[in-house]
Amino acid sequence: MAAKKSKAKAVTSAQFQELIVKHLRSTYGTDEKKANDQAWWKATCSAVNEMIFERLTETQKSNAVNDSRAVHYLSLEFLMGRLTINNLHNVKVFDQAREALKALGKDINEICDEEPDMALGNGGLGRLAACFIDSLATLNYPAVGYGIHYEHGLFRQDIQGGRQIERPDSWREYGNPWEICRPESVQEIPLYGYVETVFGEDGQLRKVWHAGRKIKGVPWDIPVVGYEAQTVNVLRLWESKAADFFDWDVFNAGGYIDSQAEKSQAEAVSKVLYPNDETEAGKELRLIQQYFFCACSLKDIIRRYKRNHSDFSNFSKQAVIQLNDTHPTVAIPELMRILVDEEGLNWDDAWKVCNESFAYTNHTLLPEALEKWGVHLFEKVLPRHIEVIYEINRRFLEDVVEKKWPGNDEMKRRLSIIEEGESRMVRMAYLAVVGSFKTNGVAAMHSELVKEDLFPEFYELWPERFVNVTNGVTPRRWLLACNEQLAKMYDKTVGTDWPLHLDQLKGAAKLADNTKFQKEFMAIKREKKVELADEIEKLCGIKVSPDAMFNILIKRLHEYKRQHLALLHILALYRRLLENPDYDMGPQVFIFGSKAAPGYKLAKDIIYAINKVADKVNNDERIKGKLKVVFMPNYRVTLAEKLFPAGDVSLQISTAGFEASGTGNMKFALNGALTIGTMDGANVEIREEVGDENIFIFGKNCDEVKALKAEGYNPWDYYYANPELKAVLDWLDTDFFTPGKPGELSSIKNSMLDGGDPYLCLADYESFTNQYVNVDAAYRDQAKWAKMAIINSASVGKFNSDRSIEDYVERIWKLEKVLPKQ
Ligand code: HBZ
Repeated sequence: MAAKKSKAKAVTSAQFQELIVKHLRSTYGTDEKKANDQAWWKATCSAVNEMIFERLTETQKSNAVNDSRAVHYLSLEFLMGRLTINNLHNVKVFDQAREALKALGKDINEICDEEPDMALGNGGLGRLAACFIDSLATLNYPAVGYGIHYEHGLFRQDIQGGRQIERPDSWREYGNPWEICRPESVQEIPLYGYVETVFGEDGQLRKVWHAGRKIKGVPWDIPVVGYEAQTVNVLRLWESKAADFFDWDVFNAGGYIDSQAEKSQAEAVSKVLYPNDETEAGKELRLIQQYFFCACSLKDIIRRYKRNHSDFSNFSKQAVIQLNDTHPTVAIPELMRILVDEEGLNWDDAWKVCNESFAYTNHTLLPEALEKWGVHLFEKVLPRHIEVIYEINRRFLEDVVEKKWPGNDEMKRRLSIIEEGESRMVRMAYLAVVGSFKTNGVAAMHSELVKEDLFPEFYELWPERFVNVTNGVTPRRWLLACNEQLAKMYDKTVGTDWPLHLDQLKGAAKLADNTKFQKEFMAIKREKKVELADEIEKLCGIKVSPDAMFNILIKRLHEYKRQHLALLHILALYRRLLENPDYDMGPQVFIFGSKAAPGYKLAKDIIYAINKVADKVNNDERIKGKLKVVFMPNYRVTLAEKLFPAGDVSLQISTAGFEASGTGNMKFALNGALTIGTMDGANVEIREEVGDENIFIFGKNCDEVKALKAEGYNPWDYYYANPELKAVLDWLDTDFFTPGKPGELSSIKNSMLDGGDPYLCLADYESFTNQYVNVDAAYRDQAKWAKMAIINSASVGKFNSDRSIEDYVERIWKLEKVLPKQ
């Protein structure tokens, strides 16, 4: 099947070999004898780029000729990971490349290991953006991803003495073969300064923003290769630079130092990705990052629109702009400013254009994650935008809220985009809802909570604006590329079209009872576990048996995700084994991978606790290796690609009502892991797909969580009611895990007792640990387990990001497919 369907020119492995050698010599100035692995990797990329760039040009030509409507996906984060293997698969030359390299005496995996991760995101939100642009290209939809070309992506995590240490990530240090600089599309972005009111030529009052500073936005394009390479779209990332004129004036006046300071300030804007997920720091630089990339992207969109249009009456027919969370919401007042101040539209016409162009995706219900910016900060950095926001708010309160709830000042206070108080704040989520024609949540349950709990009054005003689009993941990266063995087995079982039609895996569910199929399926799982066990030994020096049950919890560290609940369960198992060496349980390994936001003290303490518990458990001969605990450092996309295929049990244990969707849950199920999870986010829909008998649900559901909180939750009740729970919590106060240093793990216990246990770990503990007994029993019946694992893998076709994109197209974007010329 390999090269047959690709729309890139089919090549043989001999031809691919020639291309690699050509690029080694003429692009990288070396040869087969001298080249190091870096050069081999880059030459391989350049070889496949010959095919990719041709398709990129064809795609752009077709879109220009057709003047196609396109989606513009604005996201502060794109967590791309590595691109080489994925691109080789999508162009359908992976096998040729492997053979070519082999013939040249090189191993493709070793060569591709040279590629640094493009870690321009924190977690789920950024990875979702990466899956979505993959699906958009695969489905031949005109789309551009817009983001920031960070010099440093998410920090590298080292573990020293059990603690997280952050180190800078320098993904471009030695150049990046995928990106193309486009100096012809540089933009200039104003900041700071003041607003002047002047009379225009027509006698009308006009606003003029006199910027205090200007910076330059330099676009870097990364090709986004659709599966089978028909369409190659672009991810356009903006790098900040000092605007040229500034430097030279100061420089010529002898101000070399000043000009250098100016330069570093400008370059600081795209220097580093903020490492916080789910909390907002409210920092000036962060607001500037948001404005910088929105302003560059809008200028780019408008420039392209103006090639074929002389006024803005068709703008919203041509362009839809998706806001990935509230981070790009400043694009709304920016477009208003451009239309009113620069293009001379009246407010009502401009507002119509805006309102019909923007749509907003919400990813969180956590109050601390809802962005608010101080009015003072806005006044300083974006003085014209705060005026525009006031005007949007005034009209919204007077025309919409007053009409619906006449004379109700309390309602106006509640819905105002400006939060009154000691320091006045701009509520970005309200601005996003008011300025968009659709607002969506990311899983069925989350979208209900968005309507009921987050924006109930807005939902009353505009029920038709609220929709759901359940998340999905790309099966190309998360099955085809990361689990070649399982992919090949599915090729044999259901045919080779499943990467485009993941529902077709359903055909394999029929074989879930077939012993031969079960054996083959479990043999692949074991192979992936052996590979992971090797990696664990290499990275952590811990030996784990591939015959043990692999329980994996990988995601950002947050109290609501409850890594510490898993830790309580591990402590309980350890204690049971110590009390009774014959305690009936199969061998188990608990594997964690997680980064904590650098300023999130308790999250870092939890990482430390996992490592300290691991030290003790892994070296305690009394428990005879029945329990192992592993914390894998520097969790990132590339490590995830090794972890998802090797999981037996996927832990999705957030407090119900807090995880908007989750996407790791989908990747695990697709690769044949069984979920132990709460009724939260997309777990609810995964359960619907795989059936209640093939998933392990525990804990309080969302309504029960709310009820318990409402009646006054007291974690101490659970502490005193369950002796095992009390014992493991008290254990954390001793120096058992931190010899000579009692109290080092106490913050975790305190958070769950004195701290009020905001995420109900203690309330869910018993249900969790009891359900785990069932998981263990099920695993020990390997035939039963194999059947359940197969059903999981074969039943999650829904959670394919192609389906998510088709939902966005149908419910929000209304795009047409454009097939570029062959
Ligand atoms: O978005 C996640 C949700 O927690 C998860 O449930 C969902 O599946 C996923 C995709 O929809 N949210 C994030 O990953 N959020 C962030 O990474 C984030 C980053 C910067 C912020 C706030 C949140 O300032």
